[in-house]
Amino acid sequence: MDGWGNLVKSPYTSGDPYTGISRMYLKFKSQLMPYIYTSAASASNIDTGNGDEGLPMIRAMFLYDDSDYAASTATQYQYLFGDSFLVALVYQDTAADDAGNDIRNNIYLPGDADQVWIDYFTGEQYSGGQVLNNFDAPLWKLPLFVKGNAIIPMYEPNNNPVVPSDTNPEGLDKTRRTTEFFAIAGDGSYTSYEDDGASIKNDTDESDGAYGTIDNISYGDHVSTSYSSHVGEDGTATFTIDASTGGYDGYDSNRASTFVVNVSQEPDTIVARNGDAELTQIAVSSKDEFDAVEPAASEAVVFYDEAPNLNATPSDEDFSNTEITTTPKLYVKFAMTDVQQNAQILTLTGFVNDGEISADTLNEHLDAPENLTDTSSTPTSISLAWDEVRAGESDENSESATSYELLIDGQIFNVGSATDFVHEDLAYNSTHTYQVRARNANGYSVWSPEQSFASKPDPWRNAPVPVAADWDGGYYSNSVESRAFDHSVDDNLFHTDSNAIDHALTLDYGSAYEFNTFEYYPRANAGNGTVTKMKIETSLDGNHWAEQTVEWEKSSDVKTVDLGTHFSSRYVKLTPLASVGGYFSASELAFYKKDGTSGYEVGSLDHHESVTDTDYGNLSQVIGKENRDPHADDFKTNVSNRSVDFNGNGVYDVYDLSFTMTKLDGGTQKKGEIGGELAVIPSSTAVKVGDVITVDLYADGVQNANALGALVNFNSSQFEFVAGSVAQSPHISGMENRSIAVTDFTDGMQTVNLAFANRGDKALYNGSGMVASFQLRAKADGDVALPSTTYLVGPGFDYVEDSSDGSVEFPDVPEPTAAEYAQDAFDITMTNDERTTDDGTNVTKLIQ
Ligand SMILES: [Ca+2]
Ligand SMILES: [Ca+2]
Repeated sequence: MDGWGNLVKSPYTSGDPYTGISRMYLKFKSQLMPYIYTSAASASNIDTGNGDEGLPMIRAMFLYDDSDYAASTATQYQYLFGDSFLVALVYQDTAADDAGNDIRNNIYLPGDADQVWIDYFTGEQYSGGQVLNNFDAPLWKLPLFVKGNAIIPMYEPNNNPVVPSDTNPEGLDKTRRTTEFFAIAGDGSYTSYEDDGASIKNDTDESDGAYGTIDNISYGDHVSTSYSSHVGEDGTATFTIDASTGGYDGYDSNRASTFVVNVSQEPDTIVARNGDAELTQIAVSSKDEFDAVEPAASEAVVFYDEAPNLNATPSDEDFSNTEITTTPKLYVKFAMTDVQQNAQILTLTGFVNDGEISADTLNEHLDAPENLTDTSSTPTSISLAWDEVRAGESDENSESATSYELLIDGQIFNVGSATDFVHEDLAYNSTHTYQVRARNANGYSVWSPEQSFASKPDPWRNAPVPVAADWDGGYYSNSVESRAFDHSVDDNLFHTDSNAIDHALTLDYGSAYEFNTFEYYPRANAGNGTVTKMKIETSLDGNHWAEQTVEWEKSSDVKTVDLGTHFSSRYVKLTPLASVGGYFSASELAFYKKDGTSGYEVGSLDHHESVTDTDYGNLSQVIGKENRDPHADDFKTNVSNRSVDFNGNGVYDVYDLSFTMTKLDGGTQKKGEIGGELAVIPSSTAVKVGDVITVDLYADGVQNANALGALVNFNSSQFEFVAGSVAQSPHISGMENRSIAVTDFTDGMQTVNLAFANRGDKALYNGSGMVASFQLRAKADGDVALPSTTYLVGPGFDYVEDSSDGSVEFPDVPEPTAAEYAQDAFDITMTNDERTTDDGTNVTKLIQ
């Protein structure tokens, strides 16, 4: 009943049958107040006489027994309510029908096999130390168990704790007490704690050193009442309420007492006494009559109910037709007496309260079930099935099973009559041992041979968690990004404010991953923030992004995007373009890598954790590759499938190369932002057949270059590349020359791929002037047209990229008359085959 929704949150809002069910439990709770109040007193560190001083009212299983199972999370959905009740609330939909009727699995009954637990609503008895499964839990039923031999003090049902009056007819009448006995065998006892229910008395104040210490809190005067039951071997049972002791303001010791004794059959004889006085018995023929008749002094009203119906819902509600029939109860209403003067004693002969628990012995006529198999498994569950055990199958004397038990990791699980079971809430990829045996009234079979089955691996093992996630908009409350990456699909959402559209959630996975699938887990109800259109951008270098836009139905279904088989990414941007309410919410955002792969360093050609000499050795497989025939297939195999064309231009160029080279030998330690320009400058603007021209790569004010180069194209109908003509300026002599000319492209446009890169931690290039050159020989007359793209790359992979359409344009180089661009200022030197030395005028001569 949380605060959201359109309906008033009250027990009667949804009408029949919910009203009746709620009423039944509220009445029951009002009846239980003497028990609940006593538990509260124990929890308040009062010695109530029940041996549970200081224990909370709601008790975890390990407070009852010291088994490993009791201490495990397998028992987290149940609790002991005080000393005598076990509550195994229905906390999930296991196999519910449309009306909400379900079963409850995994109810651990604490204690050993001698500890009997009684289903409060059916009277069925179970041995402790087992885990109940397939436990019937119709909508109305809270799985509730009472400990064998428990004694529960109660009042009559009431609507409030105020004494009844003409204006408050449904108030609490403390003079009418009911005590229910769940005696099985041997002894039971209980002591109730009663006070005015309204005041706490504290005799100390802060001047007292004992103030506030646990043994110095006084809850004032109170009344204690002790109850006991004793079942003798001869079937004689005695139920006693001792004379009460103590007192408090307003206490009235005159009480009418009703004993309720759970039995399996009608006792032979009944004797009721107030003190020494035996009461005359008044027999009635129905529970209604029993409730209506008040015993006179020295009388007791007696009713044996063969099949009590615990449902007292008024007959005008449909829920009244649901009979909640339990095992027989004997009701004895004693004449009112002064309970501080008189003990009240009920003695029965022929007492039986036998739950027909299956004999706890080996039944040699019952075969162990066969073919215990693991029919399916998930990361958190293992489904089991086995063959039914039927009479006459192995021999003519063999018997049928009525129920089955599994021994799972040493713990007995009762599964009822089912021949299958789902073992749930398991750790990922965990192995468990299983055996099964049959049971019937005569005992149990031997266990089947032990087998081991395992749950499936972690379903999130292929979904790495980003090392950084940054939402560039506002949040809803504290619903931060990390909630979408905690590998938990729940209501703990990443949730933005309502201005999420066109804002980006940027993720850095720290390494590159071979992702193949993206999954978006919307919130459970597809409400605010459920994205219906999303832009997904991915990048390996953080500079160049590929994008796709996906559209989805508005639903809570998981949305899956297939990323293909050769897809790698380190960075991701998720931008909602349309969503419910303009918010962005996610239970989980998962990029899944290919199973068996790991994160790798961008630049490792073979996708290793870090760039190595092996990658260096493989550079010859990729440098110069282009996505054009006749090399398109080669490019796909060696570049695309390796995801190393970081700038996505269809060429493995110096920019791509720098990611590998820079990270060798421990990587560069250099810092600095890239600056300046590179230009491609041919020595002539027009050629005649046979001319050889020199093409210079010219630096202009370059700063912090860790790698540089260019793609220079020429038409093979006009030029041919002069083999071996690539020259490297001494100014970049620390860089490795990985330049290559590829001259067999079928479209006629050939490439000189100039590539100079520092290997590892080398000096950066700063300066202006010619840094490299090559030569072309003219095959035809004409203007020189050399389309080109130049690259300058910094140590942090920031870069300058300039493209030219091929018409010769000289760069904005320094004019010789401009003092600020004089040679001294720039330290410009240019040399080539024609001009092997530089007196500082080469630039001027070239650009005239
Ligand atoms: Ca989550
Ligand atoms: Ca490229």
